[in-house]
Formats: sequence, structure tokens, C-alpha cells
Amino acid sequence: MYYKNINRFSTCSAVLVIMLGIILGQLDPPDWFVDPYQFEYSANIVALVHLEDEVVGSENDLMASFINGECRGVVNGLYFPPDEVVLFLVPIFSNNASGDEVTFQYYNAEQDAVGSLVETVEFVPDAIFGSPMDPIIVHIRLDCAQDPDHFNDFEMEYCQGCTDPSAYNWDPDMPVDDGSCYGQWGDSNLDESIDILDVVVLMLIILGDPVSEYQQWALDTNFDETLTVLDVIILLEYILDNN
Ligand SMILES: [Ca+2]
Ligand SMILES: [Ca+2]
Repeated sequence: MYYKNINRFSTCSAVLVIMLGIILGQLDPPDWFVDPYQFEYSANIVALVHLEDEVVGSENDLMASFINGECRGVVNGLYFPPDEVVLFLVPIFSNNASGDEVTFQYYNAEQDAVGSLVETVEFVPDAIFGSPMDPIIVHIRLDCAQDPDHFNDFEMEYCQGCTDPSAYNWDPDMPVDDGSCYGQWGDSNLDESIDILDVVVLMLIILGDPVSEYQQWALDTNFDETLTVLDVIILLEYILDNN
């Protein structure tokens, strides 16, 4: 009964957040809902949500439990003064006494973002996973290697970078381009043109001018990790062939 009361209160809170969001016209929270009276068994998890190594969560945020993709509990964050953190006391309802795998999702109201959580638990009636003093640490999934079609909102935000292999700041781990690519082979001064000016810069560097990390990358035309007259010849040939 204890859990059922928590859940009813939480459902009301969640509805309030949703209504407030609609009124403000800003938030689009998920419509997570469960009817506790449809279930025979209940359990509970006390969770602390992390995004990478950082604790996240506010009292406007939601965390929900799922079994087979169906919402089985939803709750708002609850500020826990002793540790100055926001905990999620998420109910889990089930009609199976054992064998159900429980997954979790988290909604961040400020970012209006939903993310799946990495950790799962196996349902046990009356279990309490974690406690306020020792909560279960759960992590928002940030798997940039998977198909971007299956990204959660946090991955959409996090898994972005330069996706152009020919750019200086190419990040092979980031599947979604954020427009940050810069630099190209031969362009020593970042003016997006490869011309005689770049040859002059290269010659001055060979004669002793200071060289930046970027210039070392852009002007090493034969990829032998040194800047020599060979690079000048290759760059000149390229300019002559392309003009
Ligand atoms: Ca240039
Ligand atoms: Ca070279």
C-alpha cells in the first residue's frame, strides 16, 4: 500500500508538470502513466541519476520504470537534503512474481529531454533496490556507436562533432555532424583556399618560422611527419593542377 500511495502522488505530480509545460508551451514531457491497481506485486528503487560522472536531476524531472516496454511506475525527483541531491523513488508494479526485467527512463524537464538508463533490475515483489542513504547509481545511456535512428535525446545532443574525415577536427566517434569541422589539407592559414600563400607559409616554416599544431597537420602533404621541401613540391603541384 505504501508504494501505491507514493505512485498515486507521483502520478499527480507528473500530470501537474505536464499541464504546466503545456500552459507555458515549452515542455513536451512523456506521457508515462501506470494504474497500480492493475497489478498484484510492487517493488521500489531509490535511484541517483548520472550523466557521465555528473549527478543530474531536479524535482521537475521524472523517472519511470518499464517492463516489456510498458510503464510500470513514474515519479518526480525528490530533493534529499542530507546529500543535497535529487533522488528518484520509483515504484515498479508487476503481476509476475519473478523473471521480469525492469528498465528505466529519465526525463529532464529543463532540457526537455528523455533518455534511457543503462542499468536494469530483475523484479522481486516487495524489493527495495537501494536506499536514500545508499541509492542505486543509474546512468543515462550515451552510446554514440549505435544507429543514430535509435538515439535518445541526450545522445542526439552529446554524440555530435565533426564527421568529415578530411577535416582537422574529425572525430570518428561522433556520428552526427554539428557543423564544427574546420581545416583542410594544404590550407595553412584557414582561408578555405589552397594557393600560393600557403606555399609561402610552408617555406617560411621550413626556414625557421614557428609552426602551429594545425599547420604541422595541414602542410605535411606526404604524411611523413616532417615539413620539408618535398611538401613544398607536392603543394605546388596540387595548386598548378587545380587552377
Ligand atoms: Ca589557404
Ligand atoms: Ca612531409
